[in-house]
Amino acid sequence: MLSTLIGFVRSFPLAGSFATCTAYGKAVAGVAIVSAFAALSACGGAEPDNAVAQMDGTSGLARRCASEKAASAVEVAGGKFEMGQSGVYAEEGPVRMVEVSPFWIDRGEVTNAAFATFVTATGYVTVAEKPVDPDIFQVPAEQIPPDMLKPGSAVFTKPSRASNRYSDWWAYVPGASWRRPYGPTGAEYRPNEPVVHLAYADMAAFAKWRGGRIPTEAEWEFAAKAGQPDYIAQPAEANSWQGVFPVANEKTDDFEGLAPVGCFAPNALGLYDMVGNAWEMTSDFYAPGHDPARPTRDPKGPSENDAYDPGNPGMPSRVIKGGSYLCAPNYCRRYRPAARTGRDSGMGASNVGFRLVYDTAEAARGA
Ligand SMILES: [Ca+2]
Ligand SMILES: [Ca+2]
Repeated sequence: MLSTLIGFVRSFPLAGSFATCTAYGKAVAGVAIVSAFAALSACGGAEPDNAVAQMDGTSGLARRCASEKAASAVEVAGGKFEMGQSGVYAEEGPVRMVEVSPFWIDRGEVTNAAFATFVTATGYVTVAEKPVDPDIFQVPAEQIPPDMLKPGSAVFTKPSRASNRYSDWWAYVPGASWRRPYGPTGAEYRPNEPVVHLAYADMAAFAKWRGGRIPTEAEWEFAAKAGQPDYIAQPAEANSWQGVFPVANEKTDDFEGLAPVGCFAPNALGLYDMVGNAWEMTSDFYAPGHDPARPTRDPKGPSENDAYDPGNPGMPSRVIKGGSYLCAPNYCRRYRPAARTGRDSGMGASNVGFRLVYDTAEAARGA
């Protein structure tokens, strides 16, 4: 959580060429804390428009959602594929031939209902539900805005005017967590939507309890591509953002924010929402680009020491995949299987979820 919270406290730079769907700007030392806090205060606790876009799954929606089917897992035969994509964003290249071993993968993103079952069974408390250690800010205590020490998470709120500043649409919202995705005054979680606001440790704890694991980037991308050719255009069968981000969401895909899992056509392997809806966490550490010198059989990305994220310097980010409901053509064309970006794994956000992979059929069935 360290670098992300520092980023929130210290303010955010202009997006510039760092086009991304992620929550976080670069942490810039020396920017007055008070100005950033003023920006956060203006947004804190507000329920965004997207909180009222979906009420309870399929009711009132033009789409029929296969949320129950999305709760199962499918076997993925291993094989070789071209990992990465050329001609879009540099961090997706160079394209290289990679081979992955067989595995099983969830058809859908992990839902709030599934995570609630885990919490009920174990009493687990997520990172976003715990107070923040003031030592991580590395500044005198009096310079830390009190709200930044409260339990909370990063929430997207659509700004009222066009802006290039992350701080105009992302805020650290005390009280936001998987239980209250929009903050304490917002709606409660909806069972069939992807669980969000989880740190990597929270996801790993769920995976251990469930008998699965977080996929590697190669496994995730192999399953997402499903043998189909690469594309660049914004897909119709994915929950992304139609219109001009961040101010005009035309929601021609029926959803302004998160959708219940399984509302869009599955890919060739029967997997839902690999692209769009929530970004999905992988176990790989992030570097901007694929290293052609690394092993190509079941690759696992760089070591923690070799991880480097220009958007989160000084801290090891993990790779997240597939884009989210915030990906728009004018801002972030990451609604593709090869799309990737780095994410501070110490803190969640309202657009990042995950799904599990399994090494045996028994584990995949939940046996
Ligand atoms: Ca949408
Ligand atoms: Ca997704």
